[in-house]
Amino acid sequence: MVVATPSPLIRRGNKKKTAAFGVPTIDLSDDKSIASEMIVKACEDYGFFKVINHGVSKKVIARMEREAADFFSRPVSEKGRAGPAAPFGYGSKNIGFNGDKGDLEYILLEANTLSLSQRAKNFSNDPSTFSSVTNDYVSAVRKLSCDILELVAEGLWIEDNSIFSKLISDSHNDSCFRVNHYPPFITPNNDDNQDELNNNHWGLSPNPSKSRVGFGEHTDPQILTILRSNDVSGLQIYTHDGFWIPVPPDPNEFFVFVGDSFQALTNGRFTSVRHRVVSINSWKSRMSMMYFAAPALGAWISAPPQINNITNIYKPFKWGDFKQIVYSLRLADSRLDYFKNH
Ligand code: GA4
Repeated sequence: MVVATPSPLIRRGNKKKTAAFGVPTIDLSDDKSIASEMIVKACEDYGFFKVINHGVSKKVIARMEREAADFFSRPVSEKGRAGPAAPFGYGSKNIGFNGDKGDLEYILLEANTLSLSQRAKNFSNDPSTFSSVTNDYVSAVRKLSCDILELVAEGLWIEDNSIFSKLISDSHNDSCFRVNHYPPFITPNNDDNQDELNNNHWGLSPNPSKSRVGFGEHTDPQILTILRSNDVSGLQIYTHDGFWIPVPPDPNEFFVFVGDSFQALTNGRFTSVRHRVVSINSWKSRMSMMYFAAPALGAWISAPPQINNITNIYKPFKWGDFKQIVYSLRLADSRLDYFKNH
């Protein structure tokens, strides 16, 4: 296992405390038995890890980044035509339908081929390129998700190693794809380059606070999330022992998050990781792309008997029913509580 550079830890309430932490890093070119064991441990300890030697081509990533950056660089009025994100399309500042806000703009798409090609015309003057680039990226990260889910099954000693991956490779899977774009954030102590500030296309003025919430704390409702960002920091994860940990960006690699549905599928053995994006002093915007791997709306989420189920923490639920609850609540809410057995 490779352990990345230690990051400072921040306790809830913002009292700073420093300790060594390395993001668990799994080398997918390692022996399968080693990788699967390490993935299971990372899912248990943090619900979060990084994968290297993941097999996704740099070209596929770079082309996706370019398409998204091109879209975000367009005038606001043009981007607005691809919105609102209700739930799919272009969104700005508003997250979900219940009043959550964030300092970002984003694209949210259904991640299946048919709907992607239908929507592409709103996102590019060259819809067929946008569509094929997005499809290539989504196919690559879907394959990566399946590889990881198969390793998890092996690490849990489940004989059918496709037990989780088949949920998301189902042709009716309800996965989605999101690109978030966080504007640059400049604190007063960092405003020596006034020209750059004035020319900023976001029209920002120096911000009196030291940081700003780009995307508020939450867990992802799906099974697994695969994130790739540019080299601008901001992502933080929340640990079981109450620390917010900044995650150093790594544009060549992917970060993996356990979602609520994976927590239920493993009867609480894995826990979905709470995370947020906080912008701190950067002239450059952060751009992240997330693939949220979800099953079909009618698929049942319940821990298989192969997981040690002496008591079932959660009632079985259909992904579609869970999703309805998710959208009726606020970003930071713990939705799995609604499905707990007493
Ligand atoms: C968080 C994970 C994904 O980005 C997302 C988000 C969704 C949205 O932005 O529309 C939600 C949020 C996410 C969870 C709670 C609800 C729904 C916003 C919101 C307040 C696309 C998803 O599936 O759930």
